[in-house]
Amino acid sequence: MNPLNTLTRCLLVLGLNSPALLVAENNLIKNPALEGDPVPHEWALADSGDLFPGEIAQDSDAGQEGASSLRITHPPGGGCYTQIRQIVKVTPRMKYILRAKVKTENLLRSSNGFPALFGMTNSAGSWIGLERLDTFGEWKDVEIPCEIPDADTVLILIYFDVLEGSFWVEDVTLVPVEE
Ligand SMILES: [Ca+2]
Repeated sequence: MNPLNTLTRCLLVLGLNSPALLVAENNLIKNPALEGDPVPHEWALADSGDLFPGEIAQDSDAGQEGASSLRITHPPGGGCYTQIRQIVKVTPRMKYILRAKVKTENLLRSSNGFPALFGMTNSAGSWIGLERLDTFGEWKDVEIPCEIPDADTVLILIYFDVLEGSFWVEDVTLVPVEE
């Protein structure tokens, strides 16, 4: 259990709950802080096919106070493709919001490749919601509203397909929208 969830539960017991804390309690993502050694626990590194996965690290100096961030680096020379993902059970046809903090730097894109992407696909790999990222070294809060199609599992994807560059991710949440 991560410290935030422990704190949230304590505050709920004390009756100090607020909407923000309830959102954290509803998060469907396991290991949302992407802690690992260095690949985040509960997340999987997908097969890179004929290419190689990039360098994966826990970066404690990336500008997120008190936390290490997941960093993927594709070194100069090309030949890397990196996809880190988590399968999440969801309710078909329900609305969710997917959020993360992200940063990219020094991206050199291939002529036909996608850049850095964060989002959600169905189990067949079709995008349900995504954001293309090119933040020039600044952290950005990404918020992606999604309506789940007729599927009960989705893949949360951290997708990096550039010739070189770095991609940081922290604090991934997927919460249902209460209507
Ligand atoms: Ca982290």
